[in-house]
Amino acid sequence: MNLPEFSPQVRFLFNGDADGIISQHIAGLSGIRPDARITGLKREIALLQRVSGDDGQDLYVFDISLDSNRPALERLLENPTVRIFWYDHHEAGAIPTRSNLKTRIQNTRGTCTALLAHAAFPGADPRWAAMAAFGDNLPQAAAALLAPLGLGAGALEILREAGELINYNAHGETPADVLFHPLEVAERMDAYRDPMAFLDESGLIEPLRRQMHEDEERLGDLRPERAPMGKNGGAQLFRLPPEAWARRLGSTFASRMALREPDRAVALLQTLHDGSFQVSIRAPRARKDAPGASDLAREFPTGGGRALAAGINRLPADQAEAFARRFFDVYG
Ligand SMILES: [Mn+2]
Repeated sequence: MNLPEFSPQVRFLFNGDADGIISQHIAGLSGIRPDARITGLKREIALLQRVSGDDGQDLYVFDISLDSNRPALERLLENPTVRIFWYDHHEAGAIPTRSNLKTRIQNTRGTCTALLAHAAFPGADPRWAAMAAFGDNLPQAAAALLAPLGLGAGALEILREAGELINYNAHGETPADVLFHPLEVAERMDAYRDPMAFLDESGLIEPLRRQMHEDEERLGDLRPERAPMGKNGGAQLFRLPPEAWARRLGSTFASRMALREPDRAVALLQTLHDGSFQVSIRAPRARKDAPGASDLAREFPTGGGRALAAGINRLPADQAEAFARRFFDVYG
């Protein structure tokens, strides 16, 4: 019997932050065209469960944790006509060995998914991946990638700000919190090979800059709720009010604090609508022997991430104290 020949349906699945969006864009620039894109806000990472098990699909997955998608992944891999290509830098756990799964997963400290994509899909302007690295709070990686271009400080700052803004745009509890749905950001980016033309013409940057500035004014000079001196002086814990501006800005604030005080760990708790907490964790970057942020996050259900930056998506209110104690034990 001859099976009909058909070309596979191509789907891009990716995190809604700058790293995820730009990674799939880099793949697109290499000539792979998606029939559909599946993404969401920063913490919406269970994306594989949104894919049917239909025959003849190529799934390209960027910047979401394999571990957080394991049951859906195993279901999809049962179908040999579904091929899955996975690019990521989050802690993955055991990677299934199946002939229809190809992975490029590397969770070393200084890398991000767009850098892996840039190496795997040649032809993209390196300023794309640099923007993503800035968004993931990896300025050294971005600078290293850009060094051969000999860009001035002004051009670097444009890319840094854009990465931070696109990353910031992904943060909220619901789409009502954010200015642009990440899918819309990806779709607007699709037309551009030149990152500078995208920044000038997409209509995304100026509104995001204005909104972030307003959010920063509301944040003011946020002081830590707990920042012990002495024995536990290596860590500080912040809490933000349950408001949309705080849900947008919290992660960016934690990342900036981690760069500003590289010897101290940061934890930031935000109250969600159901009373539980969303937690952002940043490891002390200058303390190379400090445990990874994802190791601490993974002690709690719904926790995960990478060595420098991790989070707990839903920490029950009655576990907040237990978390704080572990946080200061590990990093204080
Ligand atoms: Mn990333």
